[in-house]
Amino acid sequence: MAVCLPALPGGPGAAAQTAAVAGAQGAVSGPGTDHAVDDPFTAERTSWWRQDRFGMFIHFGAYSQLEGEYTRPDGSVCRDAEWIMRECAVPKEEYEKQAARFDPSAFDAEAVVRAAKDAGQRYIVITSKHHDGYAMWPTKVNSWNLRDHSAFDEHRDIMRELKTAADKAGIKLGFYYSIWDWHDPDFADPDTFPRYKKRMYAQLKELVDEYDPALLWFDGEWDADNPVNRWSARDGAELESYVKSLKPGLLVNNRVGKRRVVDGDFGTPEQEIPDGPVDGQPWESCMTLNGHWGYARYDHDWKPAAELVRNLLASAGRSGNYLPNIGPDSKGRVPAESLRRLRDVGSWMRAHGQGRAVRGAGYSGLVESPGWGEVTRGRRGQLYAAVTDWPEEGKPLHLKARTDFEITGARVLGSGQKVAVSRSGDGFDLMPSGGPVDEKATVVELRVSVPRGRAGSGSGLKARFWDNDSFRGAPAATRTDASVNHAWRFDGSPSPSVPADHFSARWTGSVQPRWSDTYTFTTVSDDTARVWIDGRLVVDASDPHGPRVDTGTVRLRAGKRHRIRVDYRELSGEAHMKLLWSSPHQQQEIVPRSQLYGK
Ligand code: FHN
Repeated sequence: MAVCLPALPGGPGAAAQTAAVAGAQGAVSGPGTDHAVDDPFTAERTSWWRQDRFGMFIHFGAYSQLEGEYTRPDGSVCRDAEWIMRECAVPKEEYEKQAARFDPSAFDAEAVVRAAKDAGQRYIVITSKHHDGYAMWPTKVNSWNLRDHSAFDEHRDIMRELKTAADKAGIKLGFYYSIWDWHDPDFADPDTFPRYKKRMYAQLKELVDEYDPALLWFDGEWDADNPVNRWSARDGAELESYVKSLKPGLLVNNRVGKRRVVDGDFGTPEQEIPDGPVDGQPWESCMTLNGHWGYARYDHDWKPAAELVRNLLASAGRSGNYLPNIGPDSKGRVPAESLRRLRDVGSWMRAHGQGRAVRGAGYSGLVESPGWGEVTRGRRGQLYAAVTDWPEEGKPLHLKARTDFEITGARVLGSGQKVAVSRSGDGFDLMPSGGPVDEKATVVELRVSVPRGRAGSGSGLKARFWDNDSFRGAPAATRTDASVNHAWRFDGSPSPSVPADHFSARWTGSVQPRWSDTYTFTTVSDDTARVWIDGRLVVDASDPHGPRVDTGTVRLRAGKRHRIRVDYRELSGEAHMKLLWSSPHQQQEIVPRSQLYGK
């Protein structure tokens, strides 16, 4: 019997429509559950993170006591940093002895927060527990922690100190937490792993309850040995549901699961900046300032501030965040070389308002990324051309346009020099009349004229769901879906009347673009998906697959209602279906309700 479900205000088919019972830890599960609660590209919940663009990573733990070097009994020296226990095969008893000497008495939370703020970093992610399992807060779950197993003042709690200082400074605090645990005896054996998981859940509850973090940055999710790491995508789905049930506004990275596009709220490229906007998920690049995450006294291979500025601009210009790392030493002191570089980045951000090219800025869209620097698009629609390779006198800076628009004004931040703008070939030439303001990057602010976007008045697509995976017979459920944004994962489905496996879905109606442009439609799907626009197959992901991104392009006309049909099949296992779009005028987002119509 078809069940006609009312559309939820604003949200996709969500937990409120499920008859499912609450899961073991308060998380909802079962047929009718949909774990997608918003669009991380546009949600209020992720807004601060998307605006900030720039955070500070801190790797600090028992490994810091060794400062990157372990002298073996035979006198040989083995070097590593946060992996030193494993990579240098430090016997457990010896490592515990070293940890018992750990006394980061010089750790100064106020100074760390001030350094982040001065650098322009608006959030901090600190290791609460790395792979060695050592907790940097007074956990009650075990005694392998800074309170119970160190030489540190037992009345101090550096996570509390950091939280207090961060709150006072208006900086968000997040915790890194490693799933992989080299110290807990129950981790490696599948029979005892549930006991480890229970302790891990308890520790995460402590962190959320005691310190109210803005985000959890999981790590140690990959298949590994010594000890064997069996963390699965299903473990990740359960853990993500659990921690978000503790604090609904929490942000979680993709390493909560298996570092896939369907895991968590954002992707985590490491030691690299992706070549462009990442399809299907927001992202943040984390990076060492030298060659190590944890403190290594011998590593002086520090990245120059100019490289950090360029990485920051490159990240922002691809709608990503940048998270460079500091590693305090055994006493808790931050290396002067780290502080100096971060201070230089902050000076650049503050000078002449250059930080506007980063804070709140995102994918340029209107132009291709040039070879001479990075282009970002600011909050008010202006372009920021950050020039890292200033042209010879008389030579122009060329920008290749991706769509029709005008540049109506140009000025160099921090200089009164004139910048002539002219149409040239496939775009524009910018001809500055003077030299660069800053060798790291000189920012040319460009005022642009673009057609006004045409806001829609849609309420979503007609959605039909079958309790079989081939659209056979009458739909088991029919409703209006505000958007195609669904994470049914392993246990959920579009409706209580639809099983978690072997179901199919079809969305029909029309889509109304705000601008006339070539649009890229992106599906994030598991198992199959196809998208037709005006009867033409634009995305064909009809081969059964695991969580995957597929794209297709189509020219759309502003204000016109283009027919759309989306077919989806869930065979077995995980179930995900999201429909996103982007264009030169439109940053990537779930196609919003306002632009979707049921006919
Ligand atoms: O193994 C860790 C490593 O020690 C460090 O914490 C980085 C930071 O993202 N994450 C893992 C390697 O990907």
